[in-house]
Amino acid sequence: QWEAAYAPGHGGMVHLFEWSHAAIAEECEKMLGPKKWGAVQVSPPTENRLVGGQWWERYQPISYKLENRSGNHQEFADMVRRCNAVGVRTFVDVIPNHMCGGGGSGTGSGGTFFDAGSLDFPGVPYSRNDMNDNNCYTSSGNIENYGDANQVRNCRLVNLIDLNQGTEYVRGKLVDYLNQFIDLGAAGFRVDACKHMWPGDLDVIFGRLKNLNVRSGFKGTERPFIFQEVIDQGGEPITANEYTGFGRVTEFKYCMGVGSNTNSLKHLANIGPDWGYLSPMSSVVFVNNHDNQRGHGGGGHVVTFEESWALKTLTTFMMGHDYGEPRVMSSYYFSDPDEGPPGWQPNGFNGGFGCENGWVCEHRWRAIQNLGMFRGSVFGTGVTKWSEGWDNQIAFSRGNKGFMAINGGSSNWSGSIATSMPDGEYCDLGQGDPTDGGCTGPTIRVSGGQAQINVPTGDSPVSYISVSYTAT
Ligand code: ARE
Ligand code: CA
Repeated sequence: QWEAAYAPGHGGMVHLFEWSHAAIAEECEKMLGPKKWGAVQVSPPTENRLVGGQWWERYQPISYKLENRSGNHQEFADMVRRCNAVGVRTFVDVIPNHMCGGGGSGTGSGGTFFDAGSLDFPGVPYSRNDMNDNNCYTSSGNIENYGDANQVRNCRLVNLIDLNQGTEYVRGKLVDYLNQFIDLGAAGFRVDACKHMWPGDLDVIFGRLKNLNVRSGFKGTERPFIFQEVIDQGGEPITANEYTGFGRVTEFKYCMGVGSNTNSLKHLANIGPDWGYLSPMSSVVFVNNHDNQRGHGGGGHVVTFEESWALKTLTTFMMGHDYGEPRVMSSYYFSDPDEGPPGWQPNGFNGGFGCENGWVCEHRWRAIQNLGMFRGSVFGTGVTKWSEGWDNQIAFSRGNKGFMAINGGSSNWSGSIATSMPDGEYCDLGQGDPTDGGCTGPTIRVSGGQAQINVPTGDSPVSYISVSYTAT
């Protein structure tokens, strides 16, 4: 459950945070598929508590029915089918740790009744006996001390009603919850709040999941890709390593690692286990995520769309380097960290480099949009021929499949750089798009193990080429 079942030639995932199912389906067809991204991570599609429109209300499950502001069951199914048809996988954000916040009653986004005072969720159904309150010994019933693994797992995370994954009944419901997505053609899961569940319980639950669906075009032997959210920045008894036996784990140290080296890119050459991070096979890496871009979930300086230049260089590095499975955050603008998404969906892709009306769409930026193609075409190779310029500039190859140069300096970087790419003339995917046998932008010539580069500063300070995209 560590390998993403990406279509050949596709790579990397994009988190289309708060996009509707219908808008994602269109983005797959117009942008993610043609640009050969590997997968989309979608916001939680299950029925949630309606708190007040904040983005985070979607992390408060009421039932496992597919109905909330992203769309309904049929729209979800349509999205997964249309994305698969163009080689883009769907990874679903799932929340097995808890239900909604304690107290009060009402109806969820799908019209299902719940009573969060008496712990009754008839939509599943779950009731008091399925919860962990009796296994929690803090006076508030909430997690009070991250230094105590027992309370981190058995008490409530910010008063969210905690499920007991140790019981056969709850395990069965959670397996059904996840399998419904596999039946619909999804290829994996971002699993929320895994630090707050016992590794042994997760091992059992993930082990019971179905193989990916043959009717959706999978081979029948592929396992769902599992990546677990565990914030491990050191200093707590629970570590990310406890979770690598049954899936990947989000490597939060990476956000700080790249974020503190925007002005010294050369230090990133050996980012990974040498820095005390998870093994390459165990990690999912990202420059920022939906929590830390707005001050939730973990500390330290992270680079976001607010620092667009640094985000472009770091994202290109992440997608080009061979450490970890990368995820690109696609955001909307906000002034209040609780603020929900704009009341409308992003405009359709027309070849441009962003979105309008409140959506950032980092994944469409000139520097970033072709990184899926690059990643997909260098699969199976490692970093070779690392080199450095004089002004915060780095370049490296991916064996004989690809080459990239990143200009973190203040003027153009041109010259001749060693590469393990074969001779040829290639489309510079950081500056233009491949056309049938050509390129809408500049090309890079490789001959005798040297690439002739001219990487600008400014809007797209990166160049990258792959043997799959030649220009003749
Ligand atoms: C909201 C309100 C709360 C209220 C609660 C219940 O903000 O005031 O008590 O509802 O009514 C998101 C938001 C929360 C929100 C929640 C539910 O961030 O603010 O609560 O949705 O609506 C810890 C966990 C980690 C978690 C982070 C946020 O370990 O798993 O906290 N991240 C995931 C998601 C979040 C989501 C949830 C979990 C809940 O990515 O988006 O919460 O589903 C140290 C520790 C970390 C700890 C961190 C922050 O760094 O090492 O483990 O992360 O501090 O406390
Ligand atoms: Ca728990």
